Amino acid sequence: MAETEFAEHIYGNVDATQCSNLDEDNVYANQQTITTETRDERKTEGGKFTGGDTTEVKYYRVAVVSLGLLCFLLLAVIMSVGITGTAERDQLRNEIQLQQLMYNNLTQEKDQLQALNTNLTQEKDQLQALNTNLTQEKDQLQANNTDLTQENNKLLGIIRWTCFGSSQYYISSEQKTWADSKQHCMNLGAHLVIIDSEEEQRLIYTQGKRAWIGLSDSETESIWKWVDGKVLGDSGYWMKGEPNDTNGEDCAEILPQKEPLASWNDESCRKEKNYICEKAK
Ligand SMILES: [Ca+2]
Ligand SMILES: [Ca+2]
Ligand SMILES: [Ca+2]
Repeated sequence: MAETEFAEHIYGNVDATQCSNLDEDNVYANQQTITTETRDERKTEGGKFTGGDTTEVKYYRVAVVSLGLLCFLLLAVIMSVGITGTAERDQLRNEIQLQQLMYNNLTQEKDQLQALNTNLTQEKDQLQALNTNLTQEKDQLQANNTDLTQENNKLLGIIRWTCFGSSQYYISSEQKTWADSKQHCMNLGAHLVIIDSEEEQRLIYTQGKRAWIGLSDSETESIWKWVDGKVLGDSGYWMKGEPNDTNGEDCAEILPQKEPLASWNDESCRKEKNYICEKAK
């Protein structure tokens, strides 16, 4: 029976005038009749419908429900696995990003260290070059010093010192004023000769030159003092009539052509004469 015919059959049994009195028992009585008729029709169609139809439907429904539950569980599992995989993938991605960041930092530090190492290497090379230059300059200065020392020794070698007693003497070949002579002796580490014994007087006398000795009265007239500050007193080996201070003679010389023990004369200090230096051995 079609649905339209089925609906007409149901509501055809209901009298329009009885609608207000229609109760549920009448409706469901019609429905039960229709249901019985429907089952009878299904029973006659091909003979397939039997009295066990309700049990198969139940089994069918149970199977459908079970299959649905199974699908639901499978979907839940898939979603759970998907969520877990997504979380693990995110965590792995974060770890990769962190490792990449650390790698970048290490690479930058490595580059900085390489640059620093390059700078230090350059500074080391510069210091080594500077050290080499300084070493060469030091060697050159040492060589120059050696040359100067040798030249100084040669110059000193030209000055011939004569040893006597505890002293040694230098008789100059050049002539200077008394003051310049005194200064030159000091430059040689000596002083104008101080004659303080007869033996020394005789030695100086025999040197054979007219020369300045370290005696003067320039500070106080007639007070003769040696260059070390000692006063001569009444002693001395003056020539006869000397010192006479003619025109202000304040410096003493020795004249070898006179008597050995009477050979001193006072002279003008501005005159240039040979001179005799004395220093300790
Ligand atoms: Ca002396
Ligand atoms: Ca004088
Ligand atoms: Ca004189």
